[in-house]
Amino acid sequence: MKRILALTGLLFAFGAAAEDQTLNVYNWSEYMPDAVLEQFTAETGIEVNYSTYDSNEVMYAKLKTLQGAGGDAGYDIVVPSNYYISKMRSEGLLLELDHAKLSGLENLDPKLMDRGFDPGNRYSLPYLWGTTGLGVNRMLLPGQGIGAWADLWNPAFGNSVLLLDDMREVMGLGLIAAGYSVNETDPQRIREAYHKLKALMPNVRLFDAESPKVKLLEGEVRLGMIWNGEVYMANQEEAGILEYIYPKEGVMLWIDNLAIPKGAPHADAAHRFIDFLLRPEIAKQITEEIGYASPNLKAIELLPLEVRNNPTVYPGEAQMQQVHLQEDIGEALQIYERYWQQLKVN
Ligand code: SPD
Repeated sequence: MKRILALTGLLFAFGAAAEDQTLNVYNWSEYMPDAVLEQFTAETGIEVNYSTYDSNEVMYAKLKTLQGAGGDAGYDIVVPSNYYISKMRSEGLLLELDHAKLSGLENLDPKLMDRGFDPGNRYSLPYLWGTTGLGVNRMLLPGQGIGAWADLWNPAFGNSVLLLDDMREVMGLGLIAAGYSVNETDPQRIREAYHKLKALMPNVRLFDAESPKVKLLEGEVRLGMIWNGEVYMANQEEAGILEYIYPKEGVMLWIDNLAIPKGAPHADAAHRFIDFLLRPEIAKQITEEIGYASPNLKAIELLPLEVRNNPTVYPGEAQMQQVHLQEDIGEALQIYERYWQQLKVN
């Protein structure tokens, strides 16, 4: 009997250990350097299965399907934007974080903590934040004065504009152009935004959110809306081709957050991973490589001055005066979705 118990114990220990040796990360594309994942595996022995998405909507739909199927959540780490954290949290899709397993929380910028989308950071911690502004290929448009979202409608840019393949970004653009909030919920105003966007379509060559910088660098498009880190990364490869511009109507701003889905198969490993990402030197490495802003104040201190003071990465005070923070719009999401589908089929 004793031997059977010992054997069961051994099998259990082996099972638990094996379970903790894997981590399934589902993150935005181009959002984490390979070296960071390799270092995590080298230090912990935990193998990372890494897959990517290019919109909150795709990530959410996948998770909903997996969780609805009754099995486990499939993923251990997801990185929703602030407005999806509140949605997923209220729908019970996220696991409460065990703060006792995480160190370095005090290094996170208080301005990005304890926000309305997750009071007390019970379900999420900020990973990176950034802006959506204008990207211009300066080889194709040298000296062209571009400083406003409204410039995208210029008839001179027929069939040469890039839009992000991201509903909130594009609907936000339409709403700004119509003079409304990017979080507008009034159906009539959303409809006006849609019509603004429809009028832009003759200039739109393509939608892309996987690697929009490539489309700009290759000259498939000449300008468009883009995430700040994309331009930073392009300039790391070859400086001076792409320019990131803060449009005068204001950039859109978002905060992407680390979270563990409810039913995550490896919740312990997920906590170890978040703990690892909270290390200032790791957070610094991420921002230095991909050019999105770290919320880790200790990491910012470690950044070379040319990164810390790079306005593409960290907007200046004047630029921060005019930002449009994307927020949860509740039921209005369905109205956005309807117009978004219509826009893309036309
Ligand atoms: N390739 C990484 C892009 C990160 C975008 N973050 C959030 C966008 C919110 N609409």
